[in-house]
Amino acid sequence: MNRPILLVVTPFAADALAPLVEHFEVVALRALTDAAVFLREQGSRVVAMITNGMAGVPAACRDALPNLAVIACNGVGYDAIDVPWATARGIRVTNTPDILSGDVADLALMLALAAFRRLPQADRFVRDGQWSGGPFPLARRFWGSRVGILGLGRIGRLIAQRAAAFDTQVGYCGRSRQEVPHAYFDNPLALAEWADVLIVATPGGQGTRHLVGRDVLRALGPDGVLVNVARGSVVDQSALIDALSQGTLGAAGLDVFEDEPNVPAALLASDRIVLTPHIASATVQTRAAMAQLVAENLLRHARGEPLATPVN
Ligand code: 8YV
Repeated sequence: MNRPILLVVTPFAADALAPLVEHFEVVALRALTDAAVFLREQGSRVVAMITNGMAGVPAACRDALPNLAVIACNGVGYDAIDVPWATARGIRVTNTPDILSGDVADLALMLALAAFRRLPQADRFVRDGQWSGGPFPLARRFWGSRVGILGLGRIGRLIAQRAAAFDTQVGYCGRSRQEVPHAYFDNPLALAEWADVLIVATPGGQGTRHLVGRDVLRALGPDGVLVNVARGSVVDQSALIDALSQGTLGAAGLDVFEDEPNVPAALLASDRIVLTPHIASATVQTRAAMAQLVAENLLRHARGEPLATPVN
């Protein structure tokens, strides 16, 4: 008898798929020569899907997989997955919380430090042979600064720990006050008015879309720094471009963008930004742990066991 199909939508570690082969026939959506034909002819055999928080369930798949029962998101953020839609159809959704938080927090601090101390610019200065013409211009001090964390969830709390170790003052804004020794602000504008650097660590999706807009960027001020390791959608990217080009915001460190992998020319051209290509969780160890957790959830589902990290 044909095994049910596990449809793999986004790139996924082949070795983590090995234990799943006993239960599923694995089909990579990107490897299909004609996805429409596959969905028409084999769609009813698809019971499981691996995707991520940006790709979600591709539009062509939404009504083509009547027996889809589980969606395993290879990431903590699942903003592109329509969870109410899935729940209404009895489709379980899982994600990969916690195991990536340390890496994301590391990158947040790295971007903040790099933006304050102008690390990429200093690196280019040496490489381009400019040092012989005089010293690199002075940068701004990170330690002693006020670090505002937008979203004090699992990742935000680790960012707070790391920031405190750099002798900074930590403040945060979230849905509610928490039992933590940091200053609480009940809205992003108040946090930005207080902070020297605002680190965005909220979930993505409609609920946080453009939470960081013109007013928040203006409040950070000409020496202020914005760091985003969450989702590009949380920051109004055009407002950010304007703020950087007009000098009303000092600098930015960005790992995420509104339309990845497209980064607007105005951001590429700016000398005030440190850019990384959505790599916050991209270490060998963390990506292996994420892939294993995705596989574990799917195995548990196949065996009728409780899911390890359910979303719904
Ligand atoms: C990954 C992420 O880049 O966890 C998330 O929400 O955005 C990142 O860890 C992504 O999920 C890769 O699949």
